[in-house]
Amino acid sequence: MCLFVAYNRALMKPRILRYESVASTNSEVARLAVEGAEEGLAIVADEQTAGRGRLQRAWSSPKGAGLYFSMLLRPRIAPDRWPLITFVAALATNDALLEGAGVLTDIKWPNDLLANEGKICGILAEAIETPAGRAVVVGIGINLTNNAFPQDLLGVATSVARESGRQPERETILAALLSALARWYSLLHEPEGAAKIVAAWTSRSSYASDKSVRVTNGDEVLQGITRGIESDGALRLETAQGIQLIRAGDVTSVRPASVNASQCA
Ligand code: BT5
Repeated sequence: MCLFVAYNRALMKPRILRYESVASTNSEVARLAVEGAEEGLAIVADEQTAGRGRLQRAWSSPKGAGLYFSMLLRPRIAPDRWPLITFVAALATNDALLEGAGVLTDIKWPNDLLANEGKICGILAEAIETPAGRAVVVGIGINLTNNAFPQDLLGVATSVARESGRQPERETILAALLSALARWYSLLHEPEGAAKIVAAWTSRSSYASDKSVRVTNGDEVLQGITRGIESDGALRLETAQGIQLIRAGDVTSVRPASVNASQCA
């Protein structure tokens, strides 16, 4: 019990460092973690010059157009539950965008938040080794205005300004994000917490079940229908070959008519 309270406290009073410009808030938090930073250390930057997505993809992060945020976590949960940290971040951001900006978002497995089907937020959780043990840097990028992403992403990306029709208040969204992160992260450490997180995530994601999708992971492409989430966060996909558990990859929605539940090479 005391342990859970202690976790809540570390995140309820996070240490926030603010940067005008940084290569990547995730990389900077990782650097400080290796130097011994404690759980709850967070960085917010006005711009990132080398913002990253998964697989070293670029995350467009121009000055003043987005919320670029990373936090250090030192979870005390079973290793097979660590993928749920991305779920914790998604739930927290889903809360923060609703509470802080009135924007309702859908969660797309594993790490995107969508508004009206456009990507409004990306999450990058990275495990790192530090002298104090294995840790996680969770990075969250939220598009505040349409200037956050290049023109060629206009059809697939969106922003808080576009969705709310108002000028977004970064500090209001950040405050809501910090308190939501503390709540969901604390829950992750409670008995039954993982199951509650998966249930909450499922209830907020149109991708969790009965969605026709294509999953791309390197050269492998699978098509099928989503059939729920495993207790460790894996996506259950029904294909012509049966249920497959997806632990990595990019999911795109496809029209039901074009799905024939087949597996392609
Ligand atoms: C992500 O990767 O969506 C994770 C993005 C995490 C960014 C945060 S910002 C704070 C912290 N510090 C970092 O360096 N990173 C984290 P992924 O699912 O791989 O999606 C990357 C793809 O999203 C790119 O290949 C583009 O197609 C697209 N993209 C890039 N910038 C975007 C933006 N601002 N808005 C929407 N889509 C974008």
